[in-house]
Amino acid sequence: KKPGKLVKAALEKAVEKVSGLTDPPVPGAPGSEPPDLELPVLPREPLPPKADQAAPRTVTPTGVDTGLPATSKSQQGEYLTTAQGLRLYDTDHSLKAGERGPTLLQDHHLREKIMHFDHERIPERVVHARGFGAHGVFVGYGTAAKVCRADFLGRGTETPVFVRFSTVVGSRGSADTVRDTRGFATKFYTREGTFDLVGNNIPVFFIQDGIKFPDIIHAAKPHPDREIPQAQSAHDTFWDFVSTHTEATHHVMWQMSDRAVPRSYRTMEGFGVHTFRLVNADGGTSLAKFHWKPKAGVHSLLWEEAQLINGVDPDFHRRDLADAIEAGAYPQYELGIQVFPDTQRQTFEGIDLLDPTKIVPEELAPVQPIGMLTLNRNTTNFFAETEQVAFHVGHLVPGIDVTDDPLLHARLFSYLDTQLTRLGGPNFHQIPINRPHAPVNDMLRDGFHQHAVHGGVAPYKPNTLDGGNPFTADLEHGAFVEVAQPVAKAAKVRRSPASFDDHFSQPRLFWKSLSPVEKEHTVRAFTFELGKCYEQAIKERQLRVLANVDAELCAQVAAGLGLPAPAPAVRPRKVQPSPALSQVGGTWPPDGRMIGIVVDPSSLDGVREVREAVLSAGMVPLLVAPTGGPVDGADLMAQRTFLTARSVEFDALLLAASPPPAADAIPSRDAKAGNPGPSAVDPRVLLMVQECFRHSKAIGAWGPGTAVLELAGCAGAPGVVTGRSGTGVLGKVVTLLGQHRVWDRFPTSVA
Ligand code: HDE
Repeated sequence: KKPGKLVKAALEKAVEKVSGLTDPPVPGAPGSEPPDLELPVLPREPLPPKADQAAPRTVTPTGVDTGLPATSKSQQGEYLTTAQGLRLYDTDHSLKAGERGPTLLQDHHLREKIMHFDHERIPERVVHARGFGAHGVFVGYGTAAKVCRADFLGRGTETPVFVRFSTVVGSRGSADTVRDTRGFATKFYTREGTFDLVGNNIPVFFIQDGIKFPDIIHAAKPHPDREIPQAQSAHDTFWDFVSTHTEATHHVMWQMSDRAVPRSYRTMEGFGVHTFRLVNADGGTSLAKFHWKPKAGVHSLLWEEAQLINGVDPDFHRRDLADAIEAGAYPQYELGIQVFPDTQRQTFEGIDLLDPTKIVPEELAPVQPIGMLTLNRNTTNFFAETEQVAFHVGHLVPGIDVTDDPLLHARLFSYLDTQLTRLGGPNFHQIPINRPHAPVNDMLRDGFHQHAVHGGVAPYKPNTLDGGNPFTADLEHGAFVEVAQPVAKAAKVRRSPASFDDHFSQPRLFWKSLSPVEKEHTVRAFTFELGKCYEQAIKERQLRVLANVDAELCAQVAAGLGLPAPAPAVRPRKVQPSPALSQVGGTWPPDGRMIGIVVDPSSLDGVREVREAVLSAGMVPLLVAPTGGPVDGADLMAQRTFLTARSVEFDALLLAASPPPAADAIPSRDAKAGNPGPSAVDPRVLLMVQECFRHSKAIGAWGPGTAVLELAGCAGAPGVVTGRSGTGVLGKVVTLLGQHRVWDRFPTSVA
């Protein structure tokens, strides 16, 4: 079935007719037939339509479903067509006046193809432009019933979800592992309408009032004159703003901590940040904060690793999440709430619950688990789903209402507003990823990109022509009724309450809750970022801010910058550390961890068994060999070579071999003192071991692999284990992985 044959014959005939007019052959032009590219000639089987891409259900007053059938199919037909369904015989050449002549304006296919391509890009999100999404399911535990009537929290209720993780500052093509806050936005397609929990991985925010959002974002984005640096906070305008705007200090502390360089989206907490008002079946209200707790633990990269990854694999977090889901290692996060009585003051233990720069320590109000999220399906099309998904903090369901947090209120305006431009009109709720799974019966009509064919003649209320339909519901029939919260009798003012004024106690609480090694990382992050600033005055001002947080923190950063440490201007309050804020000290399952195994065809002792054992422990083995292909000449394949692997990809490294330098390796010397000759082992393997050692990762070796430890100068150090069998060594490495890193390998100068 070659649709081209007839057309070709007809064309040749036509060309013959006008042969006098065609171009003379060009001397020296290659006359040979193009190589056989083995292109498919038969159309493939149509793809099945996607279940979640059914047209929106639009119900007329008489109950007729006018929804269109699913239209979002790709490359399903037998023949290539134009957007109008016209079959095409050629899509590789534009229509020209002769082979070497000008292109003709009448070529509709060319113009349509280029026009559509010209408009493929849409404006990226003004913040959170770089993101990655996945589908999943949320299952309620039923434990929230006492405080919240939301149906999706009911015991065993399954709700489809879509989650989009993101960085905040960088543009859409920026790298994944930059130092930044991460977005953690979840769309719950509940039976009562869509609920969006649009959170971050840091529980506080830079500002207390949304009117300052453009200021902080302008300060954090690249400088307007040269548009550098991309996706960084280590520059003058960011530090200029936060050093003069001290309510940002708490967020800045988190941003300089390990939290801002997560190991994976799978190992990241999420927070709703604001306090919400929950309503139970009896109308009783409580205040609450939402938390996501990852089952895999809360783990971070080291700053040096993060920087290396930005070059080696800028899509590190995207790849990690998609690979895990594809491998069936579904990431899970437990949803929890901290619940507070809904008092008139809206405070808890002296903490103002309307201030988004404050947390409530978990030791004062425990996080109570209410459901489990499992991400179990990758997207089919990044643009259609991840790029076009539109979240909004105002998408609420009965049982969950907002409070008067002034940051939240600006957000309630912003999200619809930004999506109007970004998605090109007011009908973006009809884009498949944004369609509610609850029946929709609105009276919104027309506008750009209207997909629904609405029936009926009376999209207004009251009406008689459509029988008065649709009718409003009441509480009993699932209506969302705002909590009749009394509004203070007060004068209009542009001011914050005095309770918002303490900008240093909670940054101090955070600092005091970190382990010594986390403190050390935070000191280094401040020193790195301020060290990148050009303006001396900004560094000095930020040191004055840090002096109000903690004298030791300030002194260490000042020492790194080579500046004197100023005295505090505010007397620091005594704070009670919150152990829950530290990421160090817990024990976590090794699931989904990446294990590099250095092998060499000449010494494969125990490799097959270790690989199997890694897999059965739920981890991912990556064999790293001198070249690609089967390492044993049979079925044991290398996933990485010394050329393509870099240590930062692995959570732990195993050495089964001591491969000699390959011909393409750049010569280097062994770390072992007194060895002046070239390395006896491939220098890229040595680098891998030395980097894993620097980054406090578990390293294991057996057989000839133990020689590499000697040469790398790390034999016998904490977290470097050897043994007679590969599986025995793996067992010790898995135990070490439970703590994420070999923490006692870090030198710490902070108590
Ligand atoms: Fe957002 N934010 N935000 N934000 N935000 C957006 O909405 C905004 C804030 C958050 O994956 C925008 O559709 C204002 C806090 C996430 O699609 C925009 C203020 C928190 C995402 C917007 C805040 C967030 C956004 C840009 C201060 C954590 C990505 C594109 C009042 C609780 C959602 C868009 C996604 C995105 C406005 C502060 C989380 C411009 C005005 C606090 C996770 O509407």
